[in-house]
Amino acid sequence: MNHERTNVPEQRRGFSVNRVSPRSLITRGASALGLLVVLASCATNAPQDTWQPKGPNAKLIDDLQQPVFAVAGIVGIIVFAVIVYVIWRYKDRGQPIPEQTHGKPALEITLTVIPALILAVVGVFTVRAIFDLARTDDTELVINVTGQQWWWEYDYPVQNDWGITQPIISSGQLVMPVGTKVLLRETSRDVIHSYWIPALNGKRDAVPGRIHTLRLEADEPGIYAGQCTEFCGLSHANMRMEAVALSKEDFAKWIANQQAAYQAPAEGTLAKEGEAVFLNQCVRCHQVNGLKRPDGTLAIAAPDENVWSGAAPNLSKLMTRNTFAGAMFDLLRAACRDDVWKAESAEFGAKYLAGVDETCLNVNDLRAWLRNAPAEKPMYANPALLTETNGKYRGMPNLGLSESDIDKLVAYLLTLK
Ligand code: HEC
Ligand SMILES: [Cu+2]
Repeated sequence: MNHERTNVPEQRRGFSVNRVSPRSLITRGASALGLLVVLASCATNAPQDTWQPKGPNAKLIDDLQQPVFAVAGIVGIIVFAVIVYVIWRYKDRGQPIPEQTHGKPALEITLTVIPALILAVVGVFTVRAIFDLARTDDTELVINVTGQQWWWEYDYPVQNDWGITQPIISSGQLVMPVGTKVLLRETSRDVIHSYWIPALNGKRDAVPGRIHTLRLEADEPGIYAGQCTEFCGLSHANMRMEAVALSKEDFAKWIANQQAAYQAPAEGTLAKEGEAVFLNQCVRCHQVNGLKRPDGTLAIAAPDENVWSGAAPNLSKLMTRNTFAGAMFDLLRAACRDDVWKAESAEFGAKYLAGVDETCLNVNDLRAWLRNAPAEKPMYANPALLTETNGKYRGMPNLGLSESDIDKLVAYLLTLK
C-alpha cells in the first residue's frame, strides 16, 4: 500500500549523492575531533591510570572492572550493530507499511532475563568486592588523614609495633610501608574532599564531622600520585597528594627520623638568623617540634587563631618530603626528582630517604611561595578578602617578607630534616 511520502526518500538520496551537505561536514569534523580526543588519552606514562593497579585493593577493583568492561563492550557492540542494521534494513524507501502486530512475549521475556542474569552475576562479584574493600579487621597500620583547603595532613597515631612512640604529623606525601594493610581514617576540617590514589584503591570522601576508612596497600616501593576528587573550592585542582611506599626497613628509618629531636642551627649561621625570622613570622601558624624561643620556652604554634581550617602544615621535617603546598610544587629540582621517581624499587628507598639538600632544592618555587603564597596558589576568588581577614587566613598569606629574610628562611628550612 503506497502513501503520500513515497517520493521524499528519492529526493534525499539524490541530495546526498551529489554533494557533501554542511551538516555531514559538521558530523565528520566532530567524529574526527572525537577520535583525536580519544587518541590523545592514550598515554604510556600516566601515573593516575586506573587500569594499572599497584596493590591488592586496586587489583580487586581492576579484576572487577576488566570483565565487566569486556561484557559491557560486547553487549554494546551487539546493540549498536543491531541498531545500525535495523536503521538500514527498514529505512523508508517508500515500501508499504508492514503488517502491524502487538507484542512478542517470548522475545520480550528473553531480552529481560538475559540482562537480569548478567547484572545478577556482576552484582554478586561487586557486592563481594565492596565488602572486601570495607574490611578493617586485618589492619596493620593506621594513619589519620585530614583534608582542608587545599592540602592533606597525615597524622600517625602512636603504634608501638611500628616504633611510633609519639604522634607524627606530616603533609603532602603519605609515607607507608609496602606489603602492609594500611587503614586511612579520613576526615575534613572544612568542606568535603575526596582521597584518591588510583594505583592503590578507589576514592573515599573526607567529610567534616565523620571518619571514613580507606584501605591502602602497595606491592612495590615507589611514589603513587593522586589528587582530591571532590570539588572543594578555588584551588581544588591544586590539592594533590602522593603516597610513598617504602620497604619495611626503610619505613622504620623514616619513622625514627620523623621522631628525632630538633637540631637547632649553629650559632652565627644564616640558618640561625632564619630561625629567628621563623619565630617572628611563621611559628604562629607552623609547628616545628622542639623549636625553642630565645627565652628557652617551647614555641607552640596556634594555627587555630590564624587559619580558617585551624591548621597549617607541620614543618618539623619539611625537607624529608619532595613536595609542598598540597603537592602542588616540587621541593626537589626536576633532575633530582626524576632521579627519585624513576629509581629501581631496590634503590628507591635510599634515594627517597636522602631528602632535600641545598643542591637539589627547588629554590625558585620555594622562594616564590615565601614571597607571596597566594600569588602561587589561588586562595580567594575575591582579592579583597586577602586583606579583610578577620584575623584569619584561608591558606598561607603574603607576609611581605624582604629578600634577605627569605634568604635566611630558606637556609633555615633546609635544616628541617
Ligand atoms: C597565617 C598562617 C601562616 C603563616 C603566618 C605562615 N604560613 Fe606557611 N602555610 C600556611 C598554610 C595554611 C599553608 C598550607 C597552604 C596550602 O598548601 O595550600 C602553609 C604552607 C607552607 C609551606 C608548605 C608546607 C607543606 O608541607 O606543604 C611552607 C614551606 C610554609 N608555609 C612556610 C612558611 C614560612 C617560612 C612562614 C614564615 C615566613 C610561614 N609559612 C608563615 C599558613 C601560614
Ligand atoms: Cu579537596
